[in-house]
Amino acid sequence: MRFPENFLWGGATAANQCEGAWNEDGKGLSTVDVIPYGEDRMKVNRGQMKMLECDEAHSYPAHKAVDFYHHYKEDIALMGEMGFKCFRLSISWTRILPDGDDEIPNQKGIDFYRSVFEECKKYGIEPLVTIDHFDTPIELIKKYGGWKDRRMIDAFLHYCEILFENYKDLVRYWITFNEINMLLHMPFMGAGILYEEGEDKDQVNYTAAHYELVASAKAVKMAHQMMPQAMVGCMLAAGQFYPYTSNPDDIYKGMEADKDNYFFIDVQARGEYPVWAWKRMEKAGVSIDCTKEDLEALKEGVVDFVSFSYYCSRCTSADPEIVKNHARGNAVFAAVVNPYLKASEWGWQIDPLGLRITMNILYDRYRKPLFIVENGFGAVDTVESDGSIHDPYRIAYMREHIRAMRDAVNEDGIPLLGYTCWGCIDLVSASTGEMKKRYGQIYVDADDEGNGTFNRYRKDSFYWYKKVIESNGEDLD
Ligand code: BGP
Repeated sequence: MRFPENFLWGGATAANQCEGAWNEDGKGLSTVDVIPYGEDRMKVNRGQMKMLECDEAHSYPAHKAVDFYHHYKEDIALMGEMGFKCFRLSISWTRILPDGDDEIPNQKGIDFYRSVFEECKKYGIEPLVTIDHFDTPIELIKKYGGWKDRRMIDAFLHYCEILFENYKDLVRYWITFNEINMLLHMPFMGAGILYEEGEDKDQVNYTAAHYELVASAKAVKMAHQMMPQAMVGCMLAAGQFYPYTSNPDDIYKGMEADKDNYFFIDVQARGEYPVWAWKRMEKAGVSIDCTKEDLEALKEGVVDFVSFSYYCSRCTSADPEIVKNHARGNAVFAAVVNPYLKASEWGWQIDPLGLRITMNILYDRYRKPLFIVENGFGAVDTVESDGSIHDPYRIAYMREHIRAMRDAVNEDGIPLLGYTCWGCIDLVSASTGEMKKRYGQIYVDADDEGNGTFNRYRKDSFYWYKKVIESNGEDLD
């Protein structure tokens, strides 16, 4: 009951949720820098409230985050101590290109990530780099309206070329877009989309999705040309939709809800739109700007692996009464509460077997190696007077999920490249902007208002996860 010898155990972060230093060393402004903390956050995330700069009335958690920018050596040393084989992080587009499409990159940004990757190598940690993790440059929104515009493809490829050129000797594993299906749920955070008065949302969303898919495919091809060893993946916010009952109407509803998400990965992993996708667009009265060259590009840019985040399964019903009375789920994915499952304080339902189910479905669907690049438990932690942090709830969550993934590997024969738990170091929550929703094995002393010493502490889960990695997943006690 072990994992393959070269299994990539580790943890995951995103630039905007951990780096801070939002305007230091030449960094430009990005979507995530202007998404505020508090009740307006979701309105901005969803593209319903326009915010293209910061104002006095709001606070912005990403500005300081957990200050990884100035602590990365200490943080990577702690990851090394846990025995990490892999560290997933994202590059901030505007740290490299402050306006998103500058001809010459910002040298300080280039140097920063080089130093981060070199630090990883010291501990034998393989970096896994997300090129775009909820991170559209504000200047490109002002210029093009974000991913609504085809010119974003070239801007993205220019950015990719700079990354590949500068880091090809240090980075082998890449992901093009984080949770690409998030575009439908949080369009501003996912793709820099703001809806204009009277604009058809479906038209905008599918158009932006198409441009991202073409950009992703072209980046995969470029990566393979520039770095023959490279492995490039797509990334899905996963979690199967269960039907609320065995009523075929519920089953059908669940299947359709899943398609919203598979829409993207079907293209990235198979190289073409499924027939139902064209029908869907037609039904929605949408016509996308898709050229013959785009279709070629999609074919030539099929990913090497399918990565995904998994926090919970989802549940849905065709009965409007059920939906009305039981809708809750997490803030991002509206879902019906599954009566068989418990939930975290944030309403994310805990379902380890759902991970095994999701892995089976994804592997059957794509026949590509999988990579679990996010999974974890957001909770409030308490620091004891001696500095210790007891987080048995997080250990229990991880233990059960790792067990389920071990079963999927050993009993179902699913090829899995690795597991990077989300927020191995505490960081700012993407959906709520809170610090108190913590995922880490490493605690950071910072609160929701950005106050604190920013000192790092080891939680109980730190020692537990270290043992798991040491035993290559055998010892989960
Ligand atoms: C995913 C994102 C991450 C991360 C995680 C946890 O959707 O890729 O950026 O934040 O979810 O979500 P949250 O931070 O909202 O708890």
